[in-house]
Amino acid sequence: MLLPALASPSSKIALRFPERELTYEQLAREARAVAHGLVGKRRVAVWAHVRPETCVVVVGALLAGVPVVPLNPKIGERELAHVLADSEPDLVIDDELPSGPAVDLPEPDGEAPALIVYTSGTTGPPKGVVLPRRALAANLDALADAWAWTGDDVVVHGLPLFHVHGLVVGVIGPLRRGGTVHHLGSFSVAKAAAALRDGGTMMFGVPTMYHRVAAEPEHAAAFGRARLLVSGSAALPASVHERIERLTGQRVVERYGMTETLMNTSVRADGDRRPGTVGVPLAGVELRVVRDGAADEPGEIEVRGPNLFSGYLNRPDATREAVRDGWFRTGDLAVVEPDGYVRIVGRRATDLIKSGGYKIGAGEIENALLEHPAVAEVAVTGEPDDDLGERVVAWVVARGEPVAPEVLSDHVARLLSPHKRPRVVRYVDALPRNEMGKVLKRELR
Ligand code: MCA
Ligand code: AMP
Repeated sequence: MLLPALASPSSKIALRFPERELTYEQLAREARAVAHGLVGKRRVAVWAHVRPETCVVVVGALLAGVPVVPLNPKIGERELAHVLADSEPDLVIDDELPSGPAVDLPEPDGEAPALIVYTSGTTGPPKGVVLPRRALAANLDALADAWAWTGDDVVVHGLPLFHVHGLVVGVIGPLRRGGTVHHLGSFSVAKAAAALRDGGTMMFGVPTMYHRVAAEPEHAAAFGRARLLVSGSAALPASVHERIERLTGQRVVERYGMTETLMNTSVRADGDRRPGTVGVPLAGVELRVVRDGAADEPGEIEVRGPNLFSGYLNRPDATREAVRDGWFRTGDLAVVEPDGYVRIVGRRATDLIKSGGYKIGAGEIENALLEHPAVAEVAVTGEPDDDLGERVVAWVVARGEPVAPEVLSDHVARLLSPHKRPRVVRYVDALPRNEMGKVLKRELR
């Protein structure tokens, strides 16, 4: 059973949002009503606003065994059209929650799809990652083992609910344990500190959030009280790790995951929290580093285990490309230290950008920008950013008079998503290209 705490629900708080909290009894009642309204649907989408209703719908869909596509509430028009055309939901749920006459809700098979989460690639529009129930259950239990995570834990976070980090690890995770989610509504250091003072035991965040924690020392004591501060979705700079330790007396626990694989490795709660490492493979996860070169050089991480997705929706070609003999090729480059700790050192594709913990494909932004009448040519790169890890930079050859940078970044926000907008626009007379006409992005950086 994926969510045992809902089978015999208690009066304990399951979900705590700024506007409302729900006990397990309330959540079970409301989610069952949704489930009854969803029985028989092939697939649904939900506008994943940060509010308890999003969790009620997701839990209802899990009870009904109906796969759900969480939609970024700020998604742009082009990306939304793609996601809807690709996933073909029977229903898009927003303010009005479905309901229906009570029926039995048998537990679906472990291979049944639970969620379809869209993730960017180097080129083309995002792909739908089909996550079966088995992956959710196995991975959340492996995390519980690594973090000594129980129903007594209160997980504090301010993450979006349309990605794996906030939704799977941050909501379904605590619910599987019978514990509590304390969602901040949106992230701020002050709100996170207040929640930790008010009973929070763990915080989940992306490195940008920890960078901001380190910049507001007046709240340090609250973070020092947490049982675990967990960081993931991008590399936590060693400088931030060390600063947080100095300020709070706590060392951040890093874990490494991916939409397609859920979590692969983590530093264990009782393990050595070494800066710059993502710990050891989780229970049940096999990890190998495949090198082209010498044994001491970094290689590509491949993983295998019950945590893996079932495939990309409507993209058997992409699935075959990514999974060979059950091993998923992550594209992340790493070395493994003698004691098994994994150290991620880079990424195979230069056209993938991680900004604020969001994965962004250079190709999709280039395509969007090329549709703007003031853009003749464009190349998109990621460049180091203290706060966001990387920031999206657009190198533009103007057609006619150059337009203000905001015009182009708003254009991308409107078509794709605000988090994909270029933070910097640099006008150039020409893009460096090789004899084949391919842009030499390394020369731009
Ligand atoms: C800004 N905004 C706009 C525009 N510019 N809206 C429309 N048009 C524009 N031109 C809005 C934004 O939508 C946002 O609204 C607000 O203004 C601030 O902009 P933003 O740049 O997004 O804020 P930020 O301060 O840069 O955000 C930092 C952040 C955020 C809070 C750390 O990047 C974040 O939430 N990151 C989490 C990403 C994540 O969960 N990744 C997990 C992927 P509003 O504030 O209302 O949104 S899963 C994964 O990677 C794997 C599985 C793993 O290992 O976890
Ligand atoms: P996504 O496609 O949004 O699921 O992002 C997955 C990618 O995030 C991985 O392939 C890694 O490149 C990156 N990532 C996640 N966690 C970490 C981490 N702790 N350290 C470094 N990179 C990470």
